[in-house]
Amino acid sequence: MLSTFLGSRRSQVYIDVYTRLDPPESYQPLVRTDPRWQLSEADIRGFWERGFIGPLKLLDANEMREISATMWRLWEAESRIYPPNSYHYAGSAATGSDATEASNESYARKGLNARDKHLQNDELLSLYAHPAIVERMAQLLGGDLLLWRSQFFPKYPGMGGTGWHQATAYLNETFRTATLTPPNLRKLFQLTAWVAVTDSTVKNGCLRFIPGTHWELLPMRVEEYDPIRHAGNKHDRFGTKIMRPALGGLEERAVNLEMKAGEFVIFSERTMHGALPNITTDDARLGMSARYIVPEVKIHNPWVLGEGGLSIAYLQVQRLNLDRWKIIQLRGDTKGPMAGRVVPVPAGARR
Ligand SMILES: O=C(O)CCC(=O)C(=O)O
Repeated sequence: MLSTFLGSRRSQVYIDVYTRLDPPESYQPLVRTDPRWQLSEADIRGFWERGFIGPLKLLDANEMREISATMWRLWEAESRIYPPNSYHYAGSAATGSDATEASNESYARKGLNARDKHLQNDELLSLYAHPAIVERMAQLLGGDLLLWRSQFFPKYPGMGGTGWHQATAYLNETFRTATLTPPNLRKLFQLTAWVAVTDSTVKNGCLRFIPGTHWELLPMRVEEYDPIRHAGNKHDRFGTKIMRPALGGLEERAVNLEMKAGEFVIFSERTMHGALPNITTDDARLGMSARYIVPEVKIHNPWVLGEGGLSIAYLQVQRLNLDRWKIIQLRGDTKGPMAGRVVPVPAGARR
């Protein structure tokens, strides 16, 4: 049962299910594939040592630049999967000095708007379903693969960084029960691909990783976000919370991962990761993530998928209706607990 957490050490808490990761039985790729996408044993060993692999190439920079305007528009467009009438915002309405773009309400609206747009746009889905990503994922996770979530991560000039964090089963989403229930938490069951729509640099907010931190989850210091007290801290905010992991000296090992438009990185969300602030005045960065999973994982529970809807604690969102949410079958077999929600990649989204 994954419903207990916040095993506290004074002010430090686990914001996700505490677990350690077992090393793999071998560093051989789990499937053989087209030579264009084939990883070597050394690549796979490197992934397991660091917790990420990349940058790898998805598209030529010019090809990505041609579709980047579509991606920016898609991020800004209202979600057809989670429109405003599909949930209840449970925070207080933003007023006075809080009635800004930084308000919790606007944060919640943008958070939902960033999610799962691959279910309303085939061009976006075709990037996530591209063999350059899927065939690499299959060698690390196995031949049967599902896509269950995606998210846009824009960083406009002047925006703060993304604070250091780790995840396993997304317990922090509801703060009650984990979103993901794998048969064995100690085995790798999910990976993320983060795709650079624009170049991402140390100036405009590239991703950062602390290599080798994927083996164990660290506790975090958690405080309620206060627009006055935390005005100077644009880094560590996750919705209504300010969260900082207990890093000790680990930050010294951090690496900045610059990427060209069209490149991507595959990483385990268990790896401590975040992003630098955008300190430019005119260079907006856009990244987008997709979460790939093995079909044995249960996602949500029947109450959440039915009348209960999804409550997202850190966004103060309640009863988000998931009727339009689908899981995309990218590779292999659909067998597994979520088979009823799984749909194939539509013809228009195949490359
Ligand atoms: O792009 C970012 O700023 C953060 C991305 C991230 O945390 C993720 O994809 O899990």
